[in-house]
Amino acid sequence: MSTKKTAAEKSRLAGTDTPDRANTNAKLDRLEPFRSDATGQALRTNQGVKIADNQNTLKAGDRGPSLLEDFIMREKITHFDHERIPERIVHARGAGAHGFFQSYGNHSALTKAGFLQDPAKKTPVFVRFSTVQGPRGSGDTVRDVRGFAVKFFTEEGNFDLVGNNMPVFFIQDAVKFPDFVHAVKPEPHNEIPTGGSAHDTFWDFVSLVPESAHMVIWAMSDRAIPKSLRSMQGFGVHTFRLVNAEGTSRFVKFHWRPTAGTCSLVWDEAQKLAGKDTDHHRRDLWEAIETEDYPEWELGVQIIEEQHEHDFEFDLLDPTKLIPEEIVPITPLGKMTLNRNPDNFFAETEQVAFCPGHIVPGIDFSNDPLLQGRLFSYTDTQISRLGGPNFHELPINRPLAPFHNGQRDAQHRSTLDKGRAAYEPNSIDGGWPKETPPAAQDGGFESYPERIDANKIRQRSESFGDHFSQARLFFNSMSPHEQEHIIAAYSFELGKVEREAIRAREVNDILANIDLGLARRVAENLGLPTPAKGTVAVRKTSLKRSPALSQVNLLPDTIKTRKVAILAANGVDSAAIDAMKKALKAEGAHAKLLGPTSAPLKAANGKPLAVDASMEGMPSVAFDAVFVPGGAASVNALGGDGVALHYLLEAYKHLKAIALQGEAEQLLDVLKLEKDAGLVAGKDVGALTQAFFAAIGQHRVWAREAKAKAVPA
Ligand code: HDD
Repeated sequence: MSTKKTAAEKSRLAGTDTPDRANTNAKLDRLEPFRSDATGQALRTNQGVKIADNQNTLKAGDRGPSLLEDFIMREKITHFDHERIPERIVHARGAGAHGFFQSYGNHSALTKAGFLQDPAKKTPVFVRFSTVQGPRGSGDTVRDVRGFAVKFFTEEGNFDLVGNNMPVFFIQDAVKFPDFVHAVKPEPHNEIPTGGSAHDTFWDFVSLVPESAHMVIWAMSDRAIPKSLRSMQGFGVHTFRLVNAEGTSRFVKFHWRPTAGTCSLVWDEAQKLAGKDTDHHRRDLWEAIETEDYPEWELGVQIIEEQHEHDFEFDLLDPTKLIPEEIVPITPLGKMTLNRNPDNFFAETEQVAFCPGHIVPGIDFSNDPLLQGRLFSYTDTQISRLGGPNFHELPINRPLAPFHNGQRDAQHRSTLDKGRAAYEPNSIDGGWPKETPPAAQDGGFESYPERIDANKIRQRSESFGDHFSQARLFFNSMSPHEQEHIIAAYSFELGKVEREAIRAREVNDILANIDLGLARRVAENLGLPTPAKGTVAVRKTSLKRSPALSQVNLLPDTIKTRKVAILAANGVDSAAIDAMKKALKAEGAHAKLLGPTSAPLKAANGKPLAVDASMEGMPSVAFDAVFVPGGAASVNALGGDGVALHYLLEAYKHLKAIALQGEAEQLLDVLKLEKDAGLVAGKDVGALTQAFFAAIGQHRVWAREAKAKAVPA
């Protein structure tokens, strides 16, 4: 058995260590008979007939025509012809993983949801991360919102928390969702661009719809180019309710915080990755799980007592608003760990069907009009995407809790209901299945009995009317380099907009109302007249900055799981490589040795040295940092190798930590670079690691950014 298989096998086992799923493969197979393993099995048709020849169609003679009676060929080709299902309307590109959720304690004062009561209980989860705009085959690192959908397989039924990596949304009412999506999707005449929002229809729509201003500035920030799926925050976006056994309801906002910290790519890197490693995010997630660097997120809630619903400067029901953490801090509830990769992408990641309407007793909705519309949309879309109303029977969607009801038949029904009475009440089947009255635990679902006394109208509440204060709060909360990135992103995207009237409208009607400085810088970059003032009066708000919104404040205190490229050629000092690898391993970071080609190197001591890949095979954009060990011959070779020099310049330009050891310090002259907080050089590996690791821990050398602009990589 190979080492890789052992790791995969181990993580698979770890993922089943729950009261619900078994902790051995044998038990898993018993609970999940649909997981098919063909090892040692005969090749058969779908009717169970063993196949003798899978190479040749049945023909009249070896050079003659094929025969229609060849049921084996026809079955195979027919099935193949229907292999594709429609991709998701939005969020088509995604990656998924299994794991579990564990509560930190007993949260029964807050909710009667069973999975939040007992720290000993591990609730299985399946998570799917996604981009929004692009089709199934589009790039992972495009500028876009990321979906963050979690299915909790609780004992009381499935709870789906279908969120994003940003805490707000583009629109306030679900009826505008088709308009918004049609605008952001590629232009209808030529289906360009794939995966991005830098085009006329998107900016036409958002410049006409000021409620989108807050979410658009998030989408123009570094949050829209996350470093990895495991370095993203997640948000439930809407206000939900948690209800306890006494029937007390509180409003909550759900938050996922990655223990690995929240950080992003830089724009040039994101663009290059989209070509050099289209699968960058899904590969990173997959490999992290295979190497047992299990990604983790803390689930927390901001809690608002019912009587404080109207205490805010915005409406809790407005999904274009967040509650600053400085006003309502996050109460941690538990932790999610992803520790098992899917066995089959299609059966699990592609067929998983989320719906914000999948909730369990102890959780309830608010009247957010965006959420209310979503409650309808998801089930509706599954019906056409997954071919009928029985998608809940697909293995990945099946709740662990049993399900019995009077629903019958329809396409792809796989349950064989034994009873005679598919209706309720009945006497023929003894009245079964029966309702369960609500109870403190294990009761039937009961909606929170909110009192409603209102006119039936199509109208938006005036309390939804402030579209710019929180966009401004977000901009003001950014560090200077984050602000620069936002200005650059608006300038880049609007620069791709062909119609000048749209560019001008976004600058004058939206950006000038968020922040005049921002609007002026973007106007300047677009060659537009500088706006003199906004079109809407600035509202007075109590909070000017929310530090919790800046990623500068969300870094982890560790270099665990970070990836370092070691560049070497023949004659390298292998002792320096060993010392660096050892130091990285001690910190839980990973190293890959890269040579000019994939062929083994000859170290200075004459010994052969296997490399992990060539420098072209694993480009600098796939790493967090670069180390160049000494060894005169190796450094000489690298100094004359355009690929190696470009590698280092690119890492420098992307503000990554670089350590040059021994003779490698000479490369500073070749590259015409000066040392800085993250570009370190020295003889002793041990001494180098201190500054090198500190710089990796800071994620990027932001102080270098202005200088790095001049580097032509
Ligand atoms: Fe949505 C998919 C998140 C508004 C309609 N949405 C989808 C997915 C995520 C979100 C993460 C992918 C789930 C997966 O991985 O399979 N959507 C959101 C968030 C929203 C939001 C956080 C606002 C706060 N969505 C929204 C509205 C509507 C939809 C207002 C319709 C009225 N969303 C859909 C959909 C999708 C979907 C068309 C496509 C595939 C699917 O549902 O299963 O129904």
